[in-house]
Amino acid sequence: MRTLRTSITLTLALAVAAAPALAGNVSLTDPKGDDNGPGSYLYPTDAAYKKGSFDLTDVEVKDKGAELEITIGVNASIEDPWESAKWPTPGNGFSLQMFQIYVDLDGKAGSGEQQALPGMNATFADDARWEKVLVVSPQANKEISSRLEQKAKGLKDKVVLPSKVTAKGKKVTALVKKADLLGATAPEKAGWQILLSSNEGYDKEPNNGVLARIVNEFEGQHRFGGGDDGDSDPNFLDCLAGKAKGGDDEKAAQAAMLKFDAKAKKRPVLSMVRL
Ligand SMILES: [Ca+2]
Ligand SMILES: [Ca+2]
Ligand SMILES: [Ca+2]
Repeated sequence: MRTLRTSITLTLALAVAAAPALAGNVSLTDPKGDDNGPGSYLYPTDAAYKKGSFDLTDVEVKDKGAELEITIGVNASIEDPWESAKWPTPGNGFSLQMFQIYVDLDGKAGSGEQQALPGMNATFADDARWEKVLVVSPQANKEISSRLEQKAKGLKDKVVLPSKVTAKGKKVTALVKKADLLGATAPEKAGWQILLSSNEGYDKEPNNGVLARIVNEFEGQHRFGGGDDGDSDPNFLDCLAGKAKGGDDEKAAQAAMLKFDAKAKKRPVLSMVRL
């Protein structure tokens, strides 16, 4: 009897170990404490920018058939400090963060867009060029579309907007049509990169691209510091690096990847995470 039970237990254990990740689902993890871009970035001084708010922790992509449910985690509870009668947010339940999720669908060297969206100040490596980007923002899709029209007209058909965005606890969840973002590519076959920046609705700011706050040399009430006042420093605080397993080595990998050279006007070169 004991032998039989051991054998059953062993068989079950092997079956669990051998079970592949659920087809169509993608799970990515990012280490905590690397919400400093290339290692030097500082949060704005206003109390609204709560510690951990720009620290990416994980991304879960769930295949729901015609739709994808993409859940992004940060290391602070999501808040809506700027919701007001004067500047009402569209009810997404957050106002600080802004996420751009880039996918490489063909994995072919030199194929796809090399530059990230305007305002991000980042390029993609030759073997990581992107075909589509999903923008998850507290701004209404109408606002984002109008900004794209002004700043990134040539990229408009490559930018995908979610059908629904919600915030709960430390997570923001976006629903998007699978075919719009991935075409016929399965989620686990795509390359993934996510840039976490800060939502900036002020339209008089010329360098904020598609509604993302910029990083300066010195931090201020609503400006990140530790970067440069030119257009070589990446305007996001956190991203995926290495294999996106969340190990401490990925902090160093991110710092190396996001290095910029303001004098030589050299922007960082990003990689994609492949499963
Ligand atoms: Ca992080
Ligand atoms: Ca590509
Ligand atoms: Ca990171």
